[in-house]
Amino acid sequence: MKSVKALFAGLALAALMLPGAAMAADYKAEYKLSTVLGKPFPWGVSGDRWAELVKEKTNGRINIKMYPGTSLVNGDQTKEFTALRQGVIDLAIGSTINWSPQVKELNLFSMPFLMPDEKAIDALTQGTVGAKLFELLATKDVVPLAWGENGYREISNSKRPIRTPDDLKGLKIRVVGSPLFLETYTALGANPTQMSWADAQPALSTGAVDGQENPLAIFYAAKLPSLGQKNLTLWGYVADPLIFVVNKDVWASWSKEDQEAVRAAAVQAAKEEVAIARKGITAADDSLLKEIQAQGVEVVKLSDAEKAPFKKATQAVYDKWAKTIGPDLVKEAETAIANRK
Ligand code: X2X
Repeated sequence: MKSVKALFAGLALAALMLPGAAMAADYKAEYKLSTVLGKPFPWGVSGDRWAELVKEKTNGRINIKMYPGTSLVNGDQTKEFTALRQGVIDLAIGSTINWSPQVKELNLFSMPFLMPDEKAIDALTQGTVGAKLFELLATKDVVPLAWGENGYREISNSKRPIRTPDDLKGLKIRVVGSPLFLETYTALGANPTQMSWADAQPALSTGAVDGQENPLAIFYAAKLPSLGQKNLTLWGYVADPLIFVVNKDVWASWSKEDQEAVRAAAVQAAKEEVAIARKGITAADDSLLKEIQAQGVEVVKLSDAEKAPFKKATQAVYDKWAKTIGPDLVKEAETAIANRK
């Protein structure tokens, strides 16, 4: 009996001395993942998926819990990046828009009419521009792992169909993020007001604001037509990628093997997320658009010729922000888009 006890004690001691086991002892019981949206939004689906894949790939050593509604920063999504740097948040899947107040280069994706189609988004995120932005983020206390996508931000409002910049005149439009959005909408003659997503929904339902811009998956899942948003214009002016990141100290606390597991899980979850975010809004598959129309929404799709006056009206904002973001980076992005396959 005594010898069996001694044997177990010896085994326990040996286990403690294994490098993997010693590290696991430092792991937190729960890692906090921040997102703006939970399920059923593609964004939230990908958060759960990342957590699930990490659990699987690390044999349960890393346990991630998603906190949607940017609840770790009381819903103030433009503070998410700062909280991530400070370690209040361990991991995040964040929109470039929400982090652009702290990382000015991320405003690149919010430059009006820079990315004409999904291939243009891919040319940036999957090319040298994306790699440079990841290098930059890596200098800001986070480890960037993968690019996901929120999507093209189409404009809706409760007042009238938008076909020309004139139709935007005087409309109160909710925006989020950096001053770039305020300047874009001001240039278009609208009356932009900045607020979080949490505040946007009551503001839309009471009519405190007339309109908003968001990807169709959000427009649909957040039931914006039931909040009076019956006019929707597909103008493809801006699309925001999502970035999967881990706080750098948290990352450093994990074994090499677990770091690679978290990275592989992020890459896979992000890839699946982009596919979900792009579903149902193309010519080949317009099922989501059909469902939106079935809710009594009048959908206007602008041709390239119809987009031209919007582009012209916002050109000065584009040029000004190119300087702020960095002329070289913007040039590189424009070239990558011109050469997209
Ligand atoms: O607040 C928004 O509009 C949203 C949900 O799309 C972002 O977080 C950028």
